[in-house]
Amino acid sequence: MSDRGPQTLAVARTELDQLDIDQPLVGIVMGSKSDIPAMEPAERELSERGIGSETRVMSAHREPDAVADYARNARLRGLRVIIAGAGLSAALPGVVAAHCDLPVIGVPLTSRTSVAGGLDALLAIAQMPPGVPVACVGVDNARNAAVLAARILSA
Ligand code: RP5
Repeated sequence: MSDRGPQTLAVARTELDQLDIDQPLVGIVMGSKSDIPAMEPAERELSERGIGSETRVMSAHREPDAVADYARNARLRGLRVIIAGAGLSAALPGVVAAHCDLPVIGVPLTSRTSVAGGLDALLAIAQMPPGVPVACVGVDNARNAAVLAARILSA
């Protein structure tokens, strides 16, 4: 039995509710600043649905420690789904999935030196080893990643 009075509990509950107002539920990460235009539709779609998100640029190859830290802390920070976009040898979604147990939705992106119109990134994201799943939307289809994230959140 709690030794806190009803008023104290009510105040605590109100403070908690206020904390939750701006809490991002979806983390949107991408491997390069050059990915921002392709990933913007994800943030827009979530915003139109009233779902809070945060956006970060971090590369699995260029900043592996930052990616690992972000993924390891994601659940603790209140995130429920992570959308990860990357082009070329697109390791970012898989590395995020390796370091956390949240659902990860990968967005294969085209970039200046993509092979076969983004097939390189599509395969890198979809062909994850058993036990480390990454959901994969179509090439450059960040909006679908947001729609899927919304469905996961409401499941
Ligand atoms: C990937 O390499 C990024 O996700 C981007 O799609 C691609 C090219 O990156 P930049 O050379 O434009 O930084 O890591």
